[in-house]
Amino acid sequence: MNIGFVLYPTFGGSGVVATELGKALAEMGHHIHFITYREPVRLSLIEKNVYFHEVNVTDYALFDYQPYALALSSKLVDVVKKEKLDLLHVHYAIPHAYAAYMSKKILADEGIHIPVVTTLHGTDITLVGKNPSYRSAVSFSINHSDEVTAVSQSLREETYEYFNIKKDIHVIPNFIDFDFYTDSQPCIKHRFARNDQKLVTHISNFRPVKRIPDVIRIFEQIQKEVDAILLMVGDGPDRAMAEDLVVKLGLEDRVQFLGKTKEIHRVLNCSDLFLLPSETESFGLAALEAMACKTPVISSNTGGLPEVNKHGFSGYICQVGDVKEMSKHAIEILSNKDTLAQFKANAYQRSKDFDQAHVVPLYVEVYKKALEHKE
Ligand code: GMT
Repeated sequence: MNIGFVLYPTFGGSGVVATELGKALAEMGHHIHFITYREPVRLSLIEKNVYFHEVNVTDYALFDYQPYALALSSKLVDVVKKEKLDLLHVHYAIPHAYAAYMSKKILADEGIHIPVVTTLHGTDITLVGKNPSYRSAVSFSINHSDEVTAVSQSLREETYEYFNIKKDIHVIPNFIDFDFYTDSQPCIKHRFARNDQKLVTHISNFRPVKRIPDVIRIFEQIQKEVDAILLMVGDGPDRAMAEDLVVKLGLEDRVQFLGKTKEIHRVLNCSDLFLLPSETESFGLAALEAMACKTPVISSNTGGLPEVNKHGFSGYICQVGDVKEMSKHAIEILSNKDTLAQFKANAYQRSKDFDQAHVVPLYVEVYKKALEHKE
């Protein structure tokens, strides 16, 4: 198939999942055309069957806000025609599903039919989509997609709850390419901690939804009982506040901020515990990535996290904001060598349920269904 992939090219989970899916399909022989405003972070254009089409938005003094959805719709029309695409797969509803619908209508005027598959990732529904400013357009573009998928059962249910959706939503979980996460390079733990210390990690975009202060407060409790270092990976609006909190709690020698990196597998492969106490999390790809690197997870019980992290097996799930309970379980895992080894093995075993070899074919099935739609 010749497929157009619309995505955010950033470090965010939806962009990572879309890029990995596109790469996997390209390896299977499909031709994947990535269409977005910048080369996606995880993409290498040297890989076979992979193409990139940049959306350019022209600035003009009149525009307080650049009309990205309009530029994207036009680009989709051009790429569908030039590359003879069979299908568009858009990741993240806002504004991608809307732009895809517009391009579909423009192409229909020229007698060209293009099916659209929309994948909902989370904040496009739970945070942004619910906003009254977007709700009607999000609802409309989901209902007018040929097929719709969501990354967890929880996200599927929330979509039905908040929007007037008449379509069936397929649940296809996020997945792991074990070739990427299995680290063949030398361990880099010495870069952050002594070998006899435990390495606790958090990775995110440092937005309020990630509850960054909870990460630091959980670690404050951990380090009272266990000799450990906290590694904060990523960047975003709450980073400065987090750095201030670390100083306020006197943890400067124990907490390091790494910033953004493409090499999260190298960090996770030398970690002992991953913290994800989010307010909402439709899936929690970062938790799954940690587990694929044999790192157990202490997470909140929000959204799709219970579908990923198994309580008492791959880690623990606790009520959102229950720092005390999360700290207790973290200390329990880290303070006994055998317990830690067992949780590490369990985390890896659980991640195997999300092997891309099982998950990617589910998308191909959805594409086949979308291709059956004739208008
Ligand atoms: O919150 C993030 O980490 C970024 C966000 C995004 O839109 O890229 O992630 C969402 O999609 C990921 C991939 O499907 C999910 O694993 C994350 O749980 C989801 N984030 C939220 O629901 C807050």
